[in-house]
Amino acid sequence: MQREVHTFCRVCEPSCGLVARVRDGKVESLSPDKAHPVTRGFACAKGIHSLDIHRDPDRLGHPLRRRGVGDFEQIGWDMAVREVADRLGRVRDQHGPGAVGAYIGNPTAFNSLAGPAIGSLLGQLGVQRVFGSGTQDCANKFAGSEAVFGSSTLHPIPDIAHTQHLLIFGSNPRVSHMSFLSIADPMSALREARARGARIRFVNPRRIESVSESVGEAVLIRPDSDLYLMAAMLCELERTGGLDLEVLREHGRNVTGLLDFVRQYPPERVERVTGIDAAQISSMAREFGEAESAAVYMSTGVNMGRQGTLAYWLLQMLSFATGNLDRRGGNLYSLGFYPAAKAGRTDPARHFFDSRFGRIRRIRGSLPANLLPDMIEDDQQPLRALLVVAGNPILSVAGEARMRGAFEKLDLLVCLDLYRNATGALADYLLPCTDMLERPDINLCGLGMQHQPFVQYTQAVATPRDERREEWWILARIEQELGLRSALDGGVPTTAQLFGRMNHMLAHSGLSIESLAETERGTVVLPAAEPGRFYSDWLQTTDRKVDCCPALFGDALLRAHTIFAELEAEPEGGLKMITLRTDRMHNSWYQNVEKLRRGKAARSVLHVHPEDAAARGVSDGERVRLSSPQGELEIEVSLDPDLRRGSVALTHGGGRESTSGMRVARRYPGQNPNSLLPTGPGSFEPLSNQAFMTGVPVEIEPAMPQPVPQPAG
Ligand SMILES: Nc1nc2c(c(=O)[nH]1)N[C@H]1C(S)=C(S)[C@@H](COP(=O)(O)OP(=O)(O)OC[C@H]3O[C@@H](n4cnc5c(=O)[nH]c(N)nc54)[C@H](O)[C@@H]3O)O[C@H]1N2
Ligand SMILES: Nc1nc2c(c(=O)[nH]1)N[C@H]1C(S)=C(S)[C@@H](COP(=O)(O)OP(=O)(O)OC[C@H]3O[C@@H](n4cnc5c(=O)[nH]c(N)nc54)[C@H](O)[C@@H]3O)O[C@H]1N2
Ligand code: SF4
Ligand SMILES: [Mo]
Repeated sequence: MQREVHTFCRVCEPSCGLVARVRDGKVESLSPDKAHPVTRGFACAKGIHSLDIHRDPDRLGHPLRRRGVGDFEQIGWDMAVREVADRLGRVRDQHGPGAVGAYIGNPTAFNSLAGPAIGSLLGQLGVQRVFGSGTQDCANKFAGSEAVFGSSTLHPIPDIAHTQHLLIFGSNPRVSHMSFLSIADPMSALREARARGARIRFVNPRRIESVSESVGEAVLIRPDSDLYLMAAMLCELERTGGLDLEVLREHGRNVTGLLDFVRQYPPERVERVTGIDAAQISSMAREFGEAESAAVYMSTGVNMGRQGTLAYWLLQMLSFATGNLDRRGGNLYSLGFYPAAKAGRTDPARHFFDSRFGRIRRIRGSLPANLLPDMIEDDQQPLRALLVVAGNPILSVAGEARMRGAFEKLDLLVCLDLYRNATGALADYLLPCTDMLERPDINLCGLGMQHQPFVQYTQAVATPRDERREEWWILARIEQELGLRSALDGGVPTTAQLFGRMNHMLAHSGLSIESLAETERGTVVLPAAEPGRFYSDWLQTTDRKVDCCPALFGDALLRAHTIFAELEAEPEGGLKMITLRTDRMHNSWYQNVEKLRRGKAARSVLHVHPEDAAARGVSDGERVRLSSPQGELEIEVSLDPDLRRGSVALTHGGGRESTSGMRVARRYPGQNPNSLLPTGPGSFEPLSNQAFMTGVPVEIEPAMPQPVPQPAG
């Protein structure tokens, strides 16, 4: 008999409700959950096509052991975990725990049992060198909120439902559905705000798909210059009396430091570097300050620039210094079922240390992924064994060639994944994991950042195919073989035991996994964010003041002046490569879904402004050589008048010609922008480890050499 099971998507942050129709443990169809009290029937192509991922014949079904280059043999689970444990143990015993590392990919953020299981194994092994996708997308936000609010997990979200004015930097909600702001169908919420009279601006080097008359306008900025626009807006607000001095006095510290910094960047001075008229900057500042309520938001387009932490600081200052932080329609902390803001409380100065690669830090436990190849190739204490869980560092991190070269030197590479991806192609062991339809979960990822908070528990919807296993089980089996404590010690754990940590958190709201499971769709809607408790309850600095100019920023502020001088000195006419997501991809892993590879999505193209193309004698559809000091590739040009002149855009996740484990992806290999990005020391923001991935200088020229003109006669 077919039955309907309510579940939710675990591909990105909104956690959209889905309904699966299941017969005999097999999912027959998957559709948006129209009656979901929060996500109300919204789901994107990726959510719906997760069924294709579930059924994909290229999925890993059995543990595999490498026999030779590109050659794997199937082995049983017992043998796989024993051999992995033996070899991990041997590396650790011979070379110390410093020789073992891990890379934790983005999908673990949407897999509530995986994180604690990874922590358990790495902790018991004494692994210190941990890397992950966070230093490619959001590490600057952790660093920024730590320094300003005293907690890496305190991120006041824009109150879209009530705001009169919203500034969105470096995000394309229509395509990506936002990050550090969990909201299903953000476009409807933005449209409603606009219809109510709110003014919405997208600061972006591209007139993105989110821009329209019914939503908001584009402010076309030069890449990697947002910090100076924010500074100029604050400078102008101060000049025109737009700052809320009472709030600054009552709740701020180091206000003078902030003012000293922003006064150096009046609108007239940043005009050329940002590419935005001084008059427009002044009116943006004035309108922001005069709005009844105004909210701010920024995402990866700014995070991935060179100064993401400082930009996140000034973003918060725009909100705080105008009295919009903790105001209806401004930015609010959204509690949800558990006060995550408290859990992230930390003193950032503690996390910096001296290393062979200069003074570096850990950010929420992670080192810069841009140093992973350096640490593998380090002659003094090389990393020799690496565990990769749900990640694809070969394609998703900067410097593909360097990363490949380093990975080939590892003594042991173990990948836990759905696929044999580009990284898995180099693995010694591939351990097949369950997908989101095959495991129970709760939507932990958006905690503290949900526009309308809700918590949902889902049971596993389908029986795992083949021999796929959950990450916690695989890691626990490896722990057992290593003689360590494991979740399997007392036999197979009950749901309550497995979700013990979550139950502890849920108890804060009088909930539990069991009580959620008894509700109609495992879902409880929680109160929406309210103003009034930010300064008294959520702010985590020791003196309960917002740090308006953290001492930790000293060097970064000097660097900001140097970078400004560099940007000012740049000749006109150069090109910078920016990031570009499409609704047909999700980083590197939805590339194996045939239905999403049709038409334009079948190949990589480089978006170039028509005037930049004309200046180089390049036309639409032509192949060009795209190069940076780090590398080069050949690619087809697509003229895109929506770009700001001087920016070119290329979608990441490509470069799959040798990913033999993913046949569809290999047929549509695409190009990898990361092969052109800087890697190693100096390629990431020192304050946060965030890699420099957008606004990177590049050049293009026609790929075919122009025919040499023949002398007449
Ligand atoms: N369809 C789809 N959805 C996704 C993903 C996906 O791959 N595909 N990935 C998911 C993940 S992991 C994440 S982290 C989120 C990210 O979500 P978002 O951060 O919203 O990501 P993007 O849509 O890439 O938006 C970044 C924007 O920044 C702009 N930009 C580039 N450089 C600059 C700059 O220097 N300054 C400014 N102001 N803007 C700049 C780009 O033009 C782009 O429009 O999306 C998630 N959702
Ligand atoms: N140039 C450029 N590079 C970028 C970006 C950009 O905008 N421009 N964006 C960056 C961003 S935002 C991010 S988050 C990183 C992502 O970086 P990564 O996390 O390293 O890479 P992904 O491509 O997301 O690969 C995720 C892998 O996890 C696997 N997977 C999916 N679900 C599960 C699961 O439930 N269990 C297990 N075990 N495996 C699973 C997938 O098959 C896939 O192989 O890439 C970054 N790279
Ligand atoms: S927006 Fe994100 S959570 Fe919602 S269906 Fe799409 S991928 Fe899933
Ligand atoms: Mo991301």
